[in-house]
Amino acid sequence: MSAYHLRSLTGLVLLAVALAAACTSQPRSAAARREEPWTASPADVSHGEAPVGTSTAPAPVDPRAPAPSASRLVTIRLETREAKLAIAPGVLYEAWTFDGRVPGPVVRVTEGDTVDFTLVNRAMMPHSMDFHAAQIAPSRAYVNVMPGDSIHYRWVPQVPGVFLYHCGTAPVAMHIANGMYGALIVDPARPLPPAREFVFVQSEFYTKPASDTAGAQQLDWEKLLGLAPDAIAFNGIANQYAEHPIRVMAGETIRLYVVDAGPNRVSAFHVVGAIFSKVYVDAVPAHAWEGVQTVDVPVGGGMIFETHLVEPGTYPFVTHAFADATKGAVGMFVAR
Ligand SMILES: [Cu+2]
Repeated sequence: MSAYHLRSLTGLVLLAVALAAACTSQPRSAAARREEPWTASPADVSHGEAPVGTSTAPAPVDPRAPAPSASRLVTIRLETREAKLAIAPGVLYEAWTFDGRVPGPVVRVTEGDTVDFTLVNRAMMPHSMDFHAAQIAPSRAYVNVMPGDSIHYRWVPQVPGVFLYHCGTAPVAMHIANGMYGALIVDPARPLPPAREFVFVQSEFYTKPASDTAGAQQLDWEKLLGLAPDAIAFNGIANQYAEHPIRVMAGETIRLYVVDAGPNRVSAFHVVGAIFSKVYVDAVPAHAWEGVQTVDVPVGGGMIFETHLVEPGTYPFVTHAFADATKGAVGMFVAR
């Protein structure tokens, strides 16, 4: 090829690149914008993926871990019922719940405690309870409870960590996607050192307009089977801890109990600007990993993360699967 032809070809390539850039930078029409899914708009904090709020009001779901159990006999009574709940600002969802909340309440016990558990079904269909922290015959304990009925049994948590609990009624993906899950912390008999403690349950929502409630959303089963969630949340509401940043002190030890309820997406959990000094993997305190940047929390699994934020500033926490962060699995720590 001659030098002339090479110059001409180069010119054509540059022209094509310039035209492509001009086309992609065209402003979108208002109609096109309306048809876009309700994912987050860009943030002005790098890696934030959602606008950072200045609200000092607490987030809708308090992320602070409850206090350790004070009794060796811990009574847990949960009710299953339907509830219409916000899963993102301005987006209501017809949820199936434990105690009217998504996630259900955080339960905290200590290794060796006796858990006295009652499940009461106030909903319209069978539900059940599967405690990942228990070692028990599912055929006895995780059976379907009919509407208006209840089940009662006792069990002893013997492995410390943070665990998922969820409804195990088939199809399980439907019951989890509709909101029937929560976190259960089993403290080791010898407590971990003091820290600022938070609980994050990551989960997905697959939505379509509800057939019987104007303005609300309900489960889209085809989107669930196609692994195409509309929103991904920490503690049931997309972006809530970006809008309501979590305030901590620079230098203090922060302990994060992270559970992935799914039903489908692994959480590649990461705090931007920090390294985990300890990670208790699903989660045995005797076997902590040290100096880790990102850890996959599997669907149906839990991990305990410890870190500290070295200086005042804003530190996003995300699943590093960034499509999922863009759909709402992002929050902010503000250290002062
Ligand atoms: Cu259920």
